[in-house]
Amino acid sequence: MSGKIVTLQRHIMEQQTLHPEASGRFTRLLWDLTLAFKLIAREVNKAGLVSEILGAAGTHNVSGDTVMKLDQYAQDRIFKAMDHGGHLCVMASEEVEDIIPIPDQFPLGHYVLLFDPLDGSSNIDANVSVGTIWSIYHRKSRGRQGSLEDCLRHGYEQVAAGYVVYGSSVMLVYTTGHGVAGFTLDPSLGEFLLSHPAIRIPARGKIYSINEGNALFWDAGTQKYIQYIKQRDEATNRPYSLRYIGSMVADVHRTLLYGGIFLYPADCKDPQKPKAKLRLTYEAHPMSMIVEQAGGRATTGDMRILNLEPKSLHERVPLAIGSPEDVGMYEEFFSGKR
Ligand code: AHM
Ligand code: MG
Repeated sequence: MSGKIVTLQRHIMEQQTLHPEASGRFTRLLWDLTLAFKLIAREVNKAGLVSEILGAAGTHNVSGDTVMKLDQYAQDRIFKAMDHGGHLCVMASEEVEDIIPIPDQFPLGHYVLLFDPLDGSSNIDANVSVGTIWSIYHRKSRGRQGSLEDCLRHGYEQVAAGYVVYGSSVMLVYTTGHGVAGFTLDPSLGEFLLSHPAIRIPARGKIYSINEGNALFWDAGTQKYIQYIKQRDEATNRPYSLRYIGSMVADVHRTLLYGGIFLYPADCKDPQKPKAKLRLTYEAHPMSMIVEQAGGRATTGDMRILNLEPKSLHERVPLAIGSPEDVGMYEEFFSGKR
């Protein structure tokens, strides 16, 4: 065996030294979050064994999706891990309509946590990978409790962002604005160990990832782009391969490691009212920070995702994310230049 073993805790502490003004609060916040992820990983792993956990809970979340029981478990775990540490002034989650205040009896902190507790959860019953996505901001408001203002932020204001993919192994990928690192959970140790230091996305890939069943409803630029890359890749003169899991975390994770592009464009059935699916605050912003930190790009087609400021918590946005050259080519088709 060679090389040193770096745990996530040690990595977080080393990252802290890159911020001379850091007080250690942010480090403790990330440790608390990590505990919630380990608990969620344990339950997701048992999903096939525990019949009460499988299946829909019979309610709908604010976006109208069916809420799975594990969604509720993940929501609860993250809330309970983060409500009392004194790090946060407010939270918001894809599963909850309004902002989530910190209970009165607990101290308040300077950070804001936004999260999607279990993305892609409609896949759980088929044992397909799911994930948790999170992002952290400094607070902005001045009152005692945090407010909506703290949660509706430009993506470039994120202090940190990350995701956990519960797949064939459990991986945590995060950034604090100094590159991207990936950790794999060693189940026997219960520790995330550094497995992917300094992740860089390839400049160009050979894979595209999109729900092609929606092709009829895409804008003309997206239709033309997908048609183009299915015929030939400019570099190899061969068509791109299609991979689509239907769990954004897993699809973007593969894109980060192998390169290529993941897209969820707007549904333009009614051209006056294009409808996007993915949420800006909980999904697009954190994934875009991570991919940009790894050298990639993320766009709506004509705007950088991280420059967008949501008007509401559950705002949805079209997304194309991945290798810089692939995203660049998509923008040319989207804008009608090609
Ligand atoms: P969710 O947050 O309700 O799970 O929905 C988001 C998921 C993404 O993970 C995935 O990229 C997308 O929905 C898949 O949508 P579709 O089934 O329309 O292809
Ligand atoms: Mg989601």
